[in-house]
Amino acid sequence: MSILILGGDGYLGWPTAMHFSSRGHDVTVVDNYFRRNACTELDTGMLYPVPTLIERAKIWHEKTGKEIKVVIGDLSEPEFMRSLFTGNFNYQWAVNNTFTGIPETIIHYAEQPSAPYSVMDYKHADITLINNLRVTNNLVWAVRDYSPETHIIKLGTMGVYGTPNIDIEEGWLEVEHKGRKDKFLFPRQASSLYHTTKIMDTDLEWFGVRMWDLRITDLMQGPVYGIETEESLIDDRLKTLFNYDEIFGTIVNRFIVQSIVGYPLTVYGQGGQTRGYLNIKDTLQCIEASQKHPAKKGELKIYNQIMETFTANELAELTQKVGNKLDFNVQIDHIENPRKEAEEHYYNPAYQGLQDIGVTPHLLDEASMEKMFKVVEQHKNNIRKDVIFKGVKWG
Ligand code: USQ
Repeated sequence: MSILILGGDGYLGWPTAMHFSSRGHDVTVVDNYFRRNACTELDTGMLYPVPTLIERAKIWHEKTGKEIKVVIGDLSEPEFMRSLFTGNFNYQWAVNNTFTGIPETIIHYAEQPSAPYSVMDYKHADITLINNLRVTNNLVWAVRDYSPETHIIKLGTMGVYGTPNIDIEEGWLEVEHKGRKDKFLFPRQASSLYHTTKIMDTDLEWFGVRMWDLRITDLMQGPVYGIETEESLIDDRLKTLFNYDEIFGTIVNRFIVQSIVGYPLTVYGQGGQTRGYLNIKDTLQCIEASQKHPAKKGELKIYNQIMETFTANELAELTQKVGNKLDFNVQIDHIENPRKEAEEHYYNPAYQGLQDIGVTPHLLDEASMEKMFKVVEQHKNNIRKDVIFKGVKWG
């Protein structure tokens, strides 16, 4: 299969590219280095330096003999997006420089993914809104115009649902009103501007599905943790980028880094915030299962992409237990919550759909966390305490 990955340089994009390439697919990655540039601009620090996308593709080729074609460009430019379908673009790196043709599957990660980034100030709010909506709109229109049979898999987020006081279904809700019934997108009420763009891009997709019979899968993912995937073990330089700062780092990755440098774990507020979590290895499984079970023409499939739920307190306690076992003296701190979010709430999301199509969860336990500690510890000297908490406020 020919697979195009938009946002192929990111935390999930690069591991996804290697995952499909190693399974024999013809993979092209596109990226504009947004994430790296934003990390430089905001001085976030990273756990270790990561080779450029071109260098990574070359290393992948040297080590496996397989090719991941690289295109560098800004997908919020409509003509650039459209060129990926007509062949009117240049590969920045490829063994075989001929256009692979219209992709059968497109995996869309090319969005600004950080909630704190999106609420920092107007400038960053605007970048998030313009990038995320334009890229999705450009994609939907390009597929409509050039390849309506292509299956789009877009990464969504569990955060679109917020924390409602009812059970969260997988994307859809059947509503009975005054004696009549219909099915609608589950009510959405996002907790950041970033999450709001994810609501809006689902709406753009849903429009494309209803108007033009597009085939789209939207994966409502929770916060991801982890570093290693099967393919990154081939060469250390193939490891995905790893943020532990407040803007781009997610909670589990952050807590492990904090434990290793003796920084008290930054539980926001009371710590009763519950979210659905998953290992990066399971992100790859979920994307692959979605690719193997594509949406039909005129169908928007939605899955909740999480494997288990935890409160922030439970994650802190687990991290402390594992950290102390490894002789780190882990302290837990409850700091004033910079976010506007419920700290105690009902949370009962459905998430069986992906397991029904073959995903086998890697659950978070002491053993899996201990492995992450060991990898992070190797890079201990790179950890900068000053980027762990800067206090970007929602209010
Ligand atoms: N939290 C803490 N302490 C920290 C960091 C986070 O208590 O040091 C809490 C937050 O208040 C929040 C929860 O942990 O309640 C998760 O926060 P996070 O920073 O790990 O993740 P979040 O900002 O929600 O965003 C991440 C990804 C985003 C994805 C989202 C899925 O960055 O791309 O969409 O997870 S979800 O959270 O389900 O919306």
